[in-house]
Amino acid sequence: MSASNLPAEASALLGRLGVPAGLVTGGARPVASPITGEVIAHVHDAGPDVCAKAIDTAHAAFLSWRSVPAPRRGELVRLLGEELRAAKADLGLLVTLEAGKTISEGLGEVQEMIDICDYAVGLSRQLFGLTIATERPDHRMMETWHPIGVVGVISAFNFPVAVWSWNAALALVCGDTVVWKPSEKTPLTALAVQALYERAAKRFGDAPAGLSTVLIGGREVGEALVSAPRVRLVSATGSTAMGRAVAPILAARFARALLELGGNNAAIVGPSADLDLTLRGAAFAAMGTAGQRCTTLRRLFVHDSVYDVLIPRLKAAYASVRVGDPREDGVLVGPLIDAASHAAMERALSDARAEGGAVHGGERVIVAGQGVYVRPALVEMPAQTAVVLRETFAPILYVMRYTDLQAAIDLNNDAPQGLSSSIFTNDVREAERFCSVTGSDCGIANVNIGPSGAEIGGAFGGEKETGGGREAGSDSWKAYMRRATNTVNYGSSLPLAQGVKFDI
Ligand code: UN1
Repeated sequence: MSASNLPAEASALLGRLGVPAGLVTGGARPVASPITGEVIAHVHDAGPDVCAKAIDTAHAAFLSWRSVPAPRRGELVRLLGEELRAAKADLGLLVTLEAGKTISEGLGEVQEMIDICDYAVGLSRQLFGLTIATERPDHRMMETWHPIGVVGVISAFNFPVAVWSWNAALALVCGDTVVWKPSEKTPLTALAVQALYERAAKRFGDAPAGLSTVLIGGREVGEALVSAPRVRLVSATGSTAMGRAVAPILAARFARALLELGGNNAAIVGPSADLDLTLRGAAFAAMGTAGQRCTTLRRLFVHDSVYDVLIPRLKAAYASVRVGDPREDGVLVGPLIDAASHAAMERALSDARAEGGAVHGGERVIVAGQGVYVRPALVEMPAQTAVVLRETFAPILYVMRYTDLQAAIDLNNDAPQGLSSSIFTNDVREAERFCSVTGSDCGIANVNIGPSGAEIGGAFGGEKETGGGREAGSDSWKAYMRRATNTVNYGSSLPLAQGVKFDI
C-alpha cells in the first residue's frame, strides 16, 4: 500500500474541482475512503426543510426551463461536457478515492459522463414525434413531446457520477429539472459534479436557480424525493430491496419510476468459442470494479467440451490478478466498498461450500487500516443452487458445466433479475439463438463480449427484478418527457372518428 495522506489528497482535489470547503468539513456525516477506511471528509445532511425547498425551487425552475428551446438547453449540457473534459483527471481520481475504482475505471466513468453529454447535445435537436395517418378528411394527427417536470435521481456508490449524468444530461435537454440524491457512501464526487455543473451554468448565463441540485443524506432524503408530488419521475439505481420500497410509493401517486436494480448476469461459453477472447472477456466482466457493477459477470456456463481448457486458465488469472491500492499501476482489483460487503461475500462463499461448491480464492489479502481487499473468488458449482441465484455484490464468479445450449439459456433466464448476459461462440446459429425471442431474457444480450462495460449509445437496463427501466441511449429520452397526441381539424366539417353520428 503506497504511503499517502488520503484526507489531504481528497481535500486538494475537492478544492481544485471547486467544492467549497464548508460543504465537506464540519458536517455530521463522515465519508470514508475504501482504500484505507480513513475518514476523508465530513458532509452535511440536507434536513427535511432543505429537501422540500430544493424540490420547490426545482419545480419553479422547471416552469421557466420547459420554455427554453431544446437546442439552447443542449448548450448548457455542452458546457457541462466541456467542464467534465477539463476536470476528467481530478474527478476520475476522486472517484478512485471515494469508490475505490482503479484509476482507469475512474477515468472511464468520467468519460461515460462526457459521452452522454455529447449524446444529449445532439439529442437536443432530435426530440421528435410522429405524424400519423388519420381516418378523417382534412385532419392531421401527430404527437408532440413535452418536458415532464422535476426528475429525482437516486444513485448508487458503484457508479457514483456516471449514473447521474445518464439521467441529468437527458433530463436537462428534455426540459426537466433534476434533484439528485447520491449514495451516502459517495457524496464527495456528487458535490464535485455539482460544482462543475454550477461552473457550466454560470457560463451558460441564464440558467434558472435550482435547475440541478444535489441533496446529501440517507434514506430520508430518498423518501422525500419519492413521496414529493412535484417529482414526476424518479430514476433509482440500487438494490432490488430499494426498488421494492420505492416502486409502490411512486405507483400510489402515479409518478413514473425508472428502476435500475439488481443483476445476476451470466455468460455462456459454447464449444466453438475463441477461448483467448473469452478468458479476457470473462476476467474483466467478473473481476473488474472488484465485482461491484450491476453488470458484473456472476454466473458462467461453460460447455463440457471446453470446460477443462478454459477453467484452469481462468483459475490461474484469478490467482495472479493484482489486488491492491487502486491508485497503483498494474492493480486491476481495488477494495470492496466496506466491511458489510465483505461480510456478504463471506456468507455467500460459506453457503456455496455448503451447496457443494469448490471455492478458489476469496480470501482477504491485504489489511490496510479498515480497507477491505479480497482475492476474487471463482467457485465451481455442481449446479445452479440457491446461492448462485442470489446476487452478492462482490467478486464471486460461479462456474458450471453444460451440454445443451437451450438448457444453458434456460439457466441464464432462471435468475430473478434480467439485466445483462453474453454468449461466447463462433457459431452463428448459437449467437442468433441467444439474441432471439427464445434466447436471453435480459435487457442486454451480447455476443463475444462480456455482460459489463456497456457504452452509452444503447438503452441500458433490464427486466424482471432489475426493474424494467432504460436509461442512456436509443429512445430512453422518452421516459423523461410526456407525449401528447394532437389531432388537428383544418376543414370546416366535423367528421367523428369510427363513423359515429351525433347531429344536433
Ligand atoms: C452499474 O453497474 O450500475 O455496463 C452500471 C456497465 C456500465 C454501467 C454499469 N456502463 O458496466
